[in-house]
Amino acid sequence: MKDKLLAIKAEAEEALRDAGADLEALRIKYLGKKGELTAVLRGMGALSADERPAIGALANEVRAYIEEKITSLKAEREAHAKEARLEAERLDVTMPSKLPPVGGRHPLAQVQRDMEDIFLSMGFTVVDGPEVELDYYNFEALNMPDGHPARDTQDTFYITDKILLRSQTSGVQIRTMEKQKPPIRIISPGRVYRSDEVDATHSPLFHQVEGLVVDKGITMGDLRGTLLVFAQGLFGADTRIRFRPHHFPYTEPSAEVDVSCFACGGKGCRFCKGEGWIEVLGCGMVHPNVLRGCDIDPDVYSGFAFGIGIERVAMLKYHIDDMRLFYENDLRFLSQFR
Ligand code: 2NL
Repeated sequence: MKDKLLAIKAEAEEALRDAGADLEALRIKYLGKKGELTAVLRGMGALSADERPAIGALANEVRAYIEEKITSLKAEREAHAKEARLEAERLDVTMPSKLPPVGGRHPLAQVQRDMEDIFLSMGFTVVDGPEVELDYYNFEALNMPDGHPARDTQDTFYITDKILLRSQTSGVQIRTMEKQKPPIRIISPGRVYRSDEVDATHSPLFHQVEGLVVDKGITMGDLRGTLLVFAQGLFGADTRIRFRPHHFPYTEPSAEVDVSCFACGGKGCRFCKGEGWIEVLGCGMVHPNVLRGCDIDPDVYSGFAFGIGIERVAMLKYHIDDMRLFYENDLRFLSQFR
């Protein structure tokens, strides 16, 4: 009987060495109610009293041995399976994420925003108006009656004799003066049109920000101070400005404004062509005829106005030498401004 038990133990050991063994089937085979070991134990009654304890002990030992072996193999297999599962589900949280493609603001929109922010900080309101405009608001109300020579320098696209694409955003400001009495403090950014051939510095469609202030006692000192704050906000705190006499039909006196070169600080360099100054905008005191046309008494009120091209500032700021780049929607260009 002892030999039988040792044979069962050896056979079980052999069977359990097989990595693919069905552990539950083996448990039933050896330890189950109808198992081989149980059969041996049942036969114990045939043994003599002095044989029984030793065989009983051996039977229990074999049983415990097989039981322990199966339990530990089961645990080992479960641990393996869990490890494999974890390995398969491994997540590297240090991997860079896949970013969805995100757009950015167009450089012209960016510069327009920068300008708006500066004027908003000085208490200006941003106003909008039609791009398809009446001749009256684009020219006549601005002291440029039919046949005025300045109309030629702002040649635009006509829809009819009296309807055109605006050549400046001044019409928005005329409309504001008609509706709203002083104090007025507004800027009007937007698209404007000129009948120009396309080249590196001209486009039939471009963008402008115009500004207008009307109140009692507004002087050229207010104009200068406002534009200085604007120029310093846009080009840096060290920026200086200078006025050169000029002529616009809608302002008197009129001036062109230069900013000290932001590349060399005014010493003169390749950027400012040795000048130390860079022209950026036009301005002046609102012509009395313009105020009168809006039913604002020029003997009581005065005002200043200015106009600045967005393309020109963006080209200076980002060192862009060809205006056409703004309109071609080439991502190799645009993605540099994200
Ligand atoms: C430029 C600069 C300018 C104005 C625009 C303006 C608007 C009203 C009344 C008077 Cl409602 N003036 N705008 C003034 C001066 C310059 O633009 O270089 N224009 C051709």
